[in-house]
Amino acid sequence: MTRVLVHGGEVVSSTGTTPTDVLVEDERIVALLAPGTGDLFAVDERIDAAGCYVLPGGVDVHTHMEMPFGGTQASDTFETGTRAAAFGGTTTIVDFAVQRTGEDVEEALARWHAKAEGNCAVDYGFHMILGGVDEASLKAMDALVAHEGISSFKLFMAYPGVFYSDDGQILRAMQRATGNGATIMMHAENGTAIDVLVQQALAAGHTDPVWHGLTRPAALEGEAVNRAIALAEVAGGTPLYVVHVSASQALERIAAARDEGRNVFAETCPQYLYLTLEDHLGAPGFEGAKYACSTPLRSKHEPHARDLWRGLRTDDLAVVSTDHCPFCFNDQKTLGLGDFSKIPNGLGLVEHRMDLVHQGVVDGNLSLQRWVETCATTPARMFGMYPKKGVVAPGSDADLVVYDPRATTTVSARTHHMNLDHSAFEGAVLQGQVRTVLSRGRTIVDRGTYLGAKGHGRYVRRGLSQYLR
Ligand code: DUC
Ligand code: ZN
Ligand code: ZN
Repeated sequence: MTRVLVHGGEVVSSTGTTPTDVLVEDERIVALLAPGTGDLFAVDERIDAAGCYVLPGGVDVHTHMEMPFGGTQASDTFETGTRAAAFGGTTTIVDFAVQRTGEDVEEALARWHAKAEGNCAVDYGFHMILGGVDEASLKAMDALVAHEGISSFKLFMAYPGVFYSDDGQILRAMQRATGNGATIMMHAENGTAIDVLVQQALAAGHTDPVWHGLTRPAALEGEAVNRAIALAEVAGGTPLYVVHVSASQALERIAAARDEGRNVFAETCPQYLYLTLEDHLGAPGFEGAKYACSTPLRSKHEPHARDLWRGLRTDDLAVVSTDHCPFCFNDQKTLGLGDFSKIPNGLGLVEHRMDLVHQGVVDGNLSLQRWVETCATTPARMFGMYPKKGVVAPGSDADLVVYDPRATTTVSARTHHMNLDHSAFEGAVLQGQVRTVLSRGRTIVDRGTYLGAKGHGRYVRRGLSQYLR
C-alpha cells in the first residue's frame, strides 16, 4: 500500500473552502484531516499544498478525441488529448463515441473503446452519438445503459445528411430514454434552416469564416432549444441536457423550463464566455477559421457572454465543458479556404478549461465554489460518476489538483500539450496555475512535468444521472 498526504492546502468544494489535509491510500482518498494532524500518519510521499487550493480533478464531459468530421479527423488522439487534459487539471473526460447512420451501435462503441483503451493518461467514459435513430439503435440504447456504462445519448438538430435527426426520430429516442433512464444530450441548432442560409451566403459570394457565424443565427439556437424542450416534455419528461449553449435566446428558454421544474439542464464552454464573432471569427483574412465551431461564437454587440456568466451563477447553466474538437490550421482548417462551410468545426480547449473558468472567479463573474461545482462536481453527478469523481471525500478516487491561485498561466501553442498548431487563446495570461495533478493516487503532473503514462487512464462505467429534479 502507498500512502500520500496532501497537506497545508485549502480544499475547495461546491459548498465551501476549508483548510484540510488529504490522506490518500493507493487509488482512493481515505481521510480528510484537520490541518497538521496528517503528520501523525506514516506516509510514502508528502505533497506540500501551502498557499494552494486542493480541488477534485476536473471533469470535462464534452470532448471529441480523434473524431472523424468535415472530411478530416480531430487532431488530438486519446493519448495526446488526455495528456493535455492532465496538464490542465482535468482528470476525467467523457468523449463521444459515434454511431453513423445505418451502423450497428455496439460495433461503433467497440471501435471507440479500441481507440481509447491503453492510450489514456486520465480516466474516460463515453456518451454515444446516435447518428441514425431506428429500431436497432433504439434497442441498443437499452443495452448500453444496462450493460456498457453509457447513460447519455447525443442527438443533432443540426448537420443534415451527417448526424441530423428529425423531430420524429428525436421524439422516439427521448421516449426510449424516458423508459431506460438515460439523458438525451442535444446539439440544438435548426440545421435545415441553417443550410438554406449557408447556400444563400455562398451564392452571394460570401466565403469568409465570419459567415460561418452569420449563417447560424442565435434565433435558430433558441428555436431548436425550445423545440427540444417541448419534445422532451411530450416524451414524458426525459432528462434533456443542452450542449454548448452560446446564445441568450437559448439560455432564456432553458431558464424558463427550469423555472417550471422540468428536467432540463445545460452546459456552456469557455469560448462562448470570452471570444466573439467580430473579434475572433471575423479576424482578418482566413485567421477566423481558427474560431469556427458550432454553435458559433456570438456577437459582442449582444449580451450573450454576460448572460452565460449569469446562467452559470444561477445554475441555469450547470456545467462548463469544452467541446474539445481540435483541428490544425495548416491542412485542416484550410480545407475551408474559399468556402466557410468546409472549415472543420471545432476548437481545442481541453487543457485550459480549469484556468479559463478560474479567471472568471478572479474577474468576479463566478464564486470559487461554483468554479469547482461547474467544472468537476456537477458534471460528475450529471453523468453518473459521483462520488467516485468530482469530490474530495473519503472513498472517492484520489483525483486531486493542487492549484496555485497566485501564479499565472500564459496560453500559447508553443507551450501547450494539445496536438494543435495554434491556440484560440494565444498570448492570454490567466491568473492561476495547475501545480500538481493526481489521478487515482498517482502524481501525473508536477510543476509542468508529465509523470503519467499512457494506459493509466481507465474506462469509467457510468450510472444514470444523479441530478434529476
Ligand atoms: N461542434 C463543433 O464545433 N465541433 C464538433 C461537433 C459540434 O457539434
Ligand atoms: Zn454539438
Ligand atoms: Zn461536441
